[in-house]
Amino acid sequence: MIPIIEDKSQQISELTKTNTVGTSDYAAVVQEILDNVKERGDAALIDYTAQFDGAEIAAIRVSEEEITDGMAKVDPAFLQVLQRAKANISEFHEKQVTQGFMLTRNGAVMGQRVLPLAKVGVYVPGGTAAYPSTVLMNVIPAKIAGVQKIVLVTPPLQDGSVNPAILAAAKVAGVDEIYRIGGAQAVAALAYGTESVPQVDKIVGPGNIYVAAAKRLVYGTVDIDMIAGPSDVLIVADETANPVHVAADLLAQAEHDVNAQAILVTTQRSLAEATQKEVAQQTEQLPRKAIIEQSIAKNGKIILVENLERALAVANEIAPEHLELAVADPFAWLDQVENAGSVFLGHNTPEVLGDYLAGPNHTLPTERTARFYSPLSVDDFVKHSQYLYYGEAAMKAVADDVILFAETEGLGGHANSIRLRKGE
Ligand code: HSO
Ligand code: ZN
Repeated sequence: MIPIIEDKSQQISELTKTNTVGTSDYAAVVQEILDNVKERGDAALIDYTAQFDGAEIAAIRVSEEEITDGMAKVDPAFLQVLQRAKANISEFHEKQVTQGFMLTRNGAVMGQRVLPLAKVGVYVPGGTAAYPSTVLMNVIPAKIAGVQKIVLVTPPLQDGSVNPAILAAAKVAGVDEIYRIGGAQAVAALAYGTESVPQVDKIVGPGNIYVAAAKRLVYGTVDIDMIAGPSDVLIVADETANPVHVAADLLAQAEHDVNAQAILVTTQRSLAEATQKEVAQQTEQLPRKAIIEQSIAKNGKIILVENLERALAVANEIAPEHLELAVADPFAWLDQVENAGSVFLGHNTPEVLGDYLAGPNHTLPTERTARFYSPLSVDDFVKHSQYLYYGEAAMKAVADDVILFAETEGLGGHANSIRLRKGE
């Protein structure tokens, strides 16, 4: 049973203890995999794919023919949904595009350019977490940023094939190349390159603990997005919320994984009790009941608070990945939200809309990192480069200042660089 906790005697830090899953225990085994791929390339990838995915693969790259065959296996209605989702997600992310700038000052010209990354690798998990929606959410912002080459890696099924829904989403989103590899070995391949897998500049996308550990270890050789931990939701609800819907939304989160976290913060005892009952009843009907039972037992809770101000304080402390404001006037509370990856306003905006097709990204900061991280966006796929120009008069006008700076730092070569131009 999801517990109901009274706010009264509790410290906020007691109420808001959340679970984090560290990657440090995995560093040693993962480092060995990384080293092996760096050294043996494709041969290591083929060995690990047999060992970890149980698949004997001949070609690491998925051919155009296989992609076309995969597309044909997908329900045409789903292909249309993918297209509509793409349109919405694109519309939202196009708004994120930023421009460079230029300024002039006394004959000097300077500026900053916004440049896309050249090559990006997107990791898509296999198994029950193989989500076509994640393909769209990672690839579309990269495309809009202008990334030239987007490659996708995903572990194969045991027969060596790739989930057709993933292939379809990749095609719709505009992925350039697909490779049937997963785990730490796939991260290594993207970071170092192998005979068949290109080296990329940045690796994005969620994965299991081995993938997360590998991303941490290759950071610096390549860039990475944030490290995705277990997904979480926090719902703030007042007396106008419907316990049936609130429970359904908690369970939608809980079904992601045994470490997922679903929390309700409410001012209403009757809502807390009704939601508690609903959670138990609805769980019985759900296909992922076993996962839900574990995540609710580990991390599920209902916190009863005095008023909505206190509810928002708890939410800000927990810094949830997803925050649902199931209250009468949600826009009135939006300004008070300081830490949340994505906010869902009102009774008709379940998180699930954002998971799939509304437009905002579903790759969001987890494990309280919404205090300092942002949702995945077009910004993650660009870098900045600066430039500077001085004409002769402009240079001479600041020469003495620069020379004094250089001499103060004891750098005679720097001083000379200006002095010789000044004609001294
Ligand atoms: N709630 C997940 C995203 C997702 N849900 C994908 C369904 N498919 C993390 O934001
Ligand atoms: Zn979800």
